[in-house]
Amino acid sequence: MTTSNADLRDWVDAVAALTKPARIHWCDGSDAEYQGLVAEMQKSGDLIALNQKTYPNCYLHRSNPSDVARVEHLTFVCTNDRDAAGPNNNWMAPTQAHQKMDELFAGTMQGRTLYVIPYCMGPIDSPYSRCGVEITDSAYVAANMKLMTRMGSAALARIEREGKFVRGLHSTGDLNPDRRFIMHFPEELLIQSIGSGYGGNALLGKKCHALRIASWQARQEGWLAEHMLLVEIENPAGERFYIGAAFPSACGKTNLAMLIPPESMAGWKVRTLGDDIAWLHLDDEGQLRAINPEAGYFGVVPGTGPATNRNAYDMIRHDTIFTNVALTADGEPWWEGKGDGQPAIDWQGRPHDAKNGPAAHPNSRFTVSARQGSSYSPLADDPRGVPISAIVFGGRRRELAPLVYQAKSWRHGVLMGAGVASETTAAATGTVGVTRRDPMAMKPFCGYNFGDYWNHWLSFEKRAKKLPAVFHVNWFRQDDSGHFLWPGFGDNLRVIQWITERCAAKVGARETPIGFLPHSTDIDSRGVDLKPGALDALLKVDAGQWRAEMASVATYLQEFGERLPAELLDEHRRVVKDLG
Ligand code: OXD
Ligand code: MN
Repeated sequence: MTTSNADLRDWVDAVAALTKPARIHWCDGSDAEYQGLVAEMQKSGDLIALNQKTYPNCYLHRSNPSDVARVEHLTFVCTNDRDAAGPNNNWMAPTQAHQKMDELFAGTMQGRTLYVIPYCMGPIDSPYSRCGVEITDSAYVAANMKLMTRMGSAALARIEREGKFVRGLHSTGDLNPDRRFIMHFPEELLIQSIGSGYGGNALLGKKCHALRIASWQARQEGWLAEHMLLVEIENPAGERFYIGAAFPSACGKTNLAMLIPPESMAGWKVRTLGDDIAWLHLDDEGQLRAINPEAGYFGVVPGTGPATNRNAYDMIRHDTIFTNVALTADGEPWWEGKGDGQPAIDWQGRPHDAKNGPAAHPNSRFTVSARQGSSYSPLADDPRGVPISAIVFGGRRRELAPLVYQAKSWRHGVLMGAGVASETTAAATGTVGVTRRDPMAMKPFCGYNFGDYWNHWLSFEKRAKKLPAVFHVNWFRQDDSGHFLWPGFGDNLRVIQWITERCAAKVGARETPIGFLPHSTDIDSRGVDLKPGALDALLKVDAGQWRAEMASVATYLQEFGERLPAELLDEHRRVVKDLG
């Protein structure tokens, strides 16, 4: 196979000349091709077949123990002007980065297969979708891209029609962290990644394309590429709401996207459109519409159990690639929070010994086609996307942030998003549990200066006819003895219910300096196991703590200097003044 697109042909030739693969394989995206990749990886030991009776077509991949998460300190945005990347990114001059990467890529595919993977982020026939081509020497990446994106012949046909595509070059290299780099050249619509086989660093359609490069493209073209789940909520009256929610990595986006209503909320329905990324465009009527550019999930496995996320638990019973989970004695995958079975072999292939830490890596993952989920919404394939009613920000905050509050305006919502902070998790290399600012949950993913990004968000106020209401939630608030105040999971629908009622102007609210909060009687907590006074504690706004928070937000925003939009500062001043 080859292509009529000369740019693509020339690029593949140039990469092959540099990296010297033994053979080239153009992916067509067929099921037969996927089975071939799986068979090849079983032979090479890159995949281990799991118990095929209880987990049909499921496989385990063990990554190198030094290569288990995104590496933010090795991720760069290489723009000609350093300020374009901003203090929120690591920057390297494009000429220097190209030189470094050319040296690293030289001869790196010797003896290996070079896979050419054409893919489309979003429904093939949507005007909101964008295409890319990933070149990789990893069969694991090719198989994962088949599950995660619309990959193969149909994507190539669109590329041949349109001409434009994002180029992504990846090689696992020698997996030495000293020779590991994830480089983005937004001005060239180019990604280069070497030295890691881990999903977020290697499946270039996901974080690298659909967030870092797409956010840059989106600013130029007038749309938004966001780290958001996308979910449809239907109330008992049959009214439907579409919500985009941005939470930092491993804060429960997959769980919320696949939520199962509690028994006491008969008639409510939740359908999943996406669990990680949303692209938001204004349509001809000035309404914000969203698509999920992905077609599969790369979800965190630990904690996925029948009580926490039954949908995901059932979804990953077949046709799933597991990465870095443990094994039971009879070859089933095992992870902390699974709820049954016992680990025999840990994620590194050693006999399990609790002294070595968790049996499954805390950032172990499942890769699965989204269509396999029982809550899958067919609207995920609708080229028009869905009209967004609400945008929800959230973070993992032990204290301070109430269970839910609503921004007073779009501008206030942008400030709310800019101030998102969360305790770090295992999704990225580094210390876990430290609170850091993660604006719009995009700190690791915005491909340009946050100052310009907030300006771009603010610009929607003038361009849109009707903007979604903006909210902030915090499922993770704790009491003084460190116990979670809110049960979370399915019960989060009670908070979502309030959000939908606010969107439909059906319920009032308590106005505070930080936004509108529910009266505690407006959250339906019948049948919820809450300690006495918990709801009041969850909805408390402590003015002293908030004054300190706003001071810390100001210090953070000042890092962006002249690029910080004046409207954001004005809004900040307003909140501070109201706090007294
Ligand atoms: C992810 C992440 O893998 O955000 O989705 O780290
Ligand atoms: Mn994510």
